[in-house]
Amino acid sequence: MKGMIEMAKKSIVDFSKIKKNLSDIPKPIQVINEHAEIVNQDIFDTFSDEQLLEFMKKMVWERALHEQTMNFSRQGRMGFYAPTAGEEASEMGTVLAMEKQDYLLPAYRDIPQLIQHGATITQAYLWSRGHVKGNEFAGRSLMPQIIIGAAYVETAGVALGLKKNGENAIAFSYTGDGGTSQGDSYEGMNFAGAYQVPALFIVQDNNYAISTPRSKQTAAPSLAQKAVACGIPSVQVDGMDIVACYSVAKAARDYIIAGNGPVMIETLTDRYGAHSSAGDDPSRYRTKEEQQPWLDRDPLIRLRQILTNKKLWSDEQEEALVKETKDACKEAIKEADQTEPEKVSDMLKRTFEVPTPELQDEIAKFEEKESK
Ligand SMILES: Cc1ncc(C[n+]2csc(CCOP(=O)(O)OP(=O)(O)O)c2C)c(N)n1
Repeated sequence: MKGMIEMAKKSIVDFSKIKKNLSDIPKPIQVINEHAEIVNQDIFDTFSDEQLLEFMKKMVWERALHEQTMNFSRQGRMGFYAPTAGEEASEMGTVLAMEKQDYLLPAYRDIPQLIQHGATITQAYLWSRGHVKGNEFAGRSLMPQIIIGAAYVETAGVALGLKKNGENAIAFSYTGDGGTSQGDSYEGMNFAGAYQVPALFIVQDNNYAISTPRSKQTAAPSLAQKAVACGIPSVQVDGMDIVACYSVAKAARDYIIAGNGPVMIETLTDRYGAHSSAGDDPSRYRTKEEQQPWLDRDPLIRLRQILTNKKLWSDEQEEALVKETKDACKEAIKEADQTEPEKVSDMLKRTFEVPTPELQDEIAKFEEKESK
């Protein structure tokens, strides 16, 4: 008996070593670093000048969309809206690598991708205002998901449908660092892994989930690691480098469409401003010193420098595109203002396919009120 107790003191396993090994992860993938230096020439050379210009234009478009929309928000003309400044490379790089037939399952911070994938700016504004017309997009997409992580469950289901129908398409979805702590994220990825469905899970690690910093979100050294338990290959990418984000997303799509099952990508990015238009004050939970290195890594700065050196881009071109985008936003909000407001009766009619007797009474009551 004594011998057995003595033996138990000799550990069969070194957990400290296992824990230390968890941090042994590859460096995030990068093509252009924060000093605008090309660190992967082979991949960079696969892009034409036109493609690089397109990346720049999309990021400038997204930044201008953000600025104008936040102005509307300050004027009290929007409903809920999530700022996107800082996340242009991560959002545009990944969505541009997708095809029209792919199915987007966005979260609330993915309005720019939704517009790239077939929604109009007017629809995005109507969605923000809670109007049902803001949920009807021409492209293959659901409306932005507010429940964090929930889009991953939907993605697994949509991807299973695509697989069963033998479609040449994938389902792709976004969540944040906070979203990866939700059970839904794991459940969605686990199902997708088990059924080997064509799904791409993108985590935009933008350092904060409202006021919760990444350091308090999880002890996992990377969020990409969370896919490993689901048998899903995953990778970290510099989320401020659009060429890297596009290249990784494209490689992931090629891999998925070839029938290899799902992939997860973690983009390392930053949310420059407040969490949402509801007006949280980031200075209460984040210091300027901590954020400055991220602002220095701005995705527009590095590509602007490369394109300016190649004489492909100028301040005048950028100013013209910013103006064009902001004008389009102004047109869109006018259109949203002119859209007939929803009736309560219409909303009630959409609640059940066959309304209950109580609901029928309610509908009749509101229809009478609305007819006056
Ligand atoms: C299930 C659930 N819990 C809580 C919330 C409230 N909530 C809204 S956004 C948010 C933070 C999400 O952070 P993250 O996933 O990192 O995405 P980010 O907003 O930074 O893009 C929380 C907790 C929610 N929407 N859904």
